[in-house]
Amino acid sequence: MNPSTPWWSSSVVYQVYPRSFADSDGDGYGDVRGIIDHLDHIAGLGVDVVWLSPIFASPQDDNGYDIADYQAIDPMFGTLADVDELTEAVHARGMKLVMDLVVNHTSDEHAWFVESRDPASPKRDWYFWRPARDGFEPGTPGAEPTNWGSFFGGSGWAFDEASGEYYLHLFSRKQPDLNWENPEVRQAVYAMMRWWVDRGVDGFRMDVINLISKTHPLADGAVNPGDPYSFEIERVANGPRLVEFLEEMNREVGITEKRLFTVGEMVACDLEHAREYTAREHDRLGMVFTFEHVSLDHAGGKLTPIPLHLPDLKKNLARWQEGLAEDGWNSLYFENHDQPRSVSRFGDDSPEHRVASAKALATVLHLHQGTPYVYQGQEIGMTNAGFTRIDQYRDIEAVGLHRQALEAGVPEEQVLAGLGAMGRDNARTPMPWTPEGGFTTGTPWLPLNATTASVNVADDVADPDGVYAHYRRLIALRRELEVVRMGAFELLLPEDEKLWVFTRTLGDERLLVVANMSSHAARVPMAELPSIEDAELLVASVHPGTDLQTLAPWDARVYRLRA
Ligand code: TEU
Repeated sequence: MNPSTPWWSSSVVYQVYPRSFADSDGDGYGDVRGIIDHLDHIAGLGVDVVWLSPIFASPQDDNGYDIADYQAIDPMFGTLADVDELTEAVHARGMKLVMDLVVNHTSDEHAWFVESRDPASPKRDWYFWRPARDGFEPGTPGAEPTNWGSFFGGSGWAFDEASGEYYLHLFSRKQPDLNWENPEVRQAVYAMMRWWVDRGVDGFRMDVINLISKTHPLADGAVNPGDPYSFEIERVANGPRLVEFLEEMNREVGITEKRLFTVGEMVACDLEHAREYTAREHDRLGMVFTFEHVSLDHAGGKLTPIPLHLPDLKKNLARWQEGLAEDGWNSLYFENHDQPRSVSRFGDDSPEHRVASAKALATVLHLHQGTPYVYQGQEIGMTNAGFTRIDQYRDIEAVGLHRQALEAGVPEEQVLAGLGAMGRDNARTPMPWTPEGGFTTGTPWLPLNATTASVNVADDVADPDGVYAHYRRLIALRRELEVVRMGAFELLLPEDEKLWVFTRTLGDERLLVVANMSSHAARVPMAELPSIEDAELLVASVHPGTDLQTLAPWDARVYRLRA
């Protein structure tokens, strides 16, 4: 493993959620042709890596994160030829293409699982099949092999009448977990990955990859008061063979040797784990997605949001900055297809402050050290969907958690408020290309955001002071200035509840970032900041700016300090 900084340390990634990006054939679902038709929108931002959420053959139980054939494209998205054309078009624009690798589980319609349903099949051990709990009649309540819950609500085990046994599914019952203890499973996955690399793919975003090594034997876990099931994550995450599997995958697929881009999505991944998995002396992963910073505003689950305390967020990111400064590498994200829109969550999505808060959030995130991720729609400051009824939701997690909460006696009003703030469908409303919509000529699978007339690509991109232009500026700055890519990070005023202030230093190059992360003017304690005398103002989210003593709402600035 070469200790030098990896190529992606200067990269910016754009995530496409194909289902909601652009529909080229009027069926109401986005598709690969739609992505090809809008690649210049992505390239225009200055990003150099495009990550595609799954487009593979799938019954779409979890919007494609339930894959029935890893080497076939779901007809709703297009064909393999379309993907080859997309790959070429991405490379022709100097960008790289990263696919979503979903191998903790497959679809229950995948041939592997269909075969494994037969107890005599050599593929039985490709999944976790277990008999009913001792002393229980198979298929009866409580007979599940362990008391584990599914992330989507309900038990993590499904009873199979035909074989009289249960199979494990940490997500939906149509997403059975693969048994990575079986070397045949691992080799089949590596062969599939090599197949995509040979087709020109430049890397993988790995779905819940730290769940592939479970702690054996599979046994009951602790149950939190009020919870119907155990969610003792240590029993399924960061297991004893994870490092071995990551190194074997790296070797077998040639990830380091071919300089492939890799980021592992990891629930229950703390700084120590991240160091272990991304240390450059080892050939494991390039980066991880942690959930720590996106879990600070909800206690005990998504449906119970609590107000974000800005110092918590600032200090969490600062700890990861310092923690991975010497080794490993940070991923930087506020949004993806599982998180609500950051403007509504961490900013202010009112018409008065939406644009400035979107730009302020982008400024503070992109000036941290690490690889930033831009999720489709974030570059124009899209807001939450504003759904108020359960029938508006399409997400299996929303529907599952809603059912489980009502069964537990939680008032529906509270559940809907929680989903309204934290539900995943907030991130999945179709891209509003024009004030009229422009996503499809048909009926969109999910309604476009009610704000489309005022929040859309055409209007924002045309605005030199819009959110898109601001992202272009930040991404260009990362290209231009090594201090943005590699400068040491130092958080200032950590306890300030309105201001987010930090410096980046590389040699005698020093940047100061000062941002008012509130909808009210904020006084800046100048005496506690490095002097900005003769400093050069590189970026500002509010124009014209006031003097720095008092920052306007959501005014975020980057100064290059005089050496
Ligand atoms: O997400 C993993 C995951 O933990 C989230 O789904 C989680 O439940 C929560 O929504 C995040 O706060 C990955 C994919 O990103 C997600 O879309 C899939 O549903 C899931 O795995 C199963 O493949």
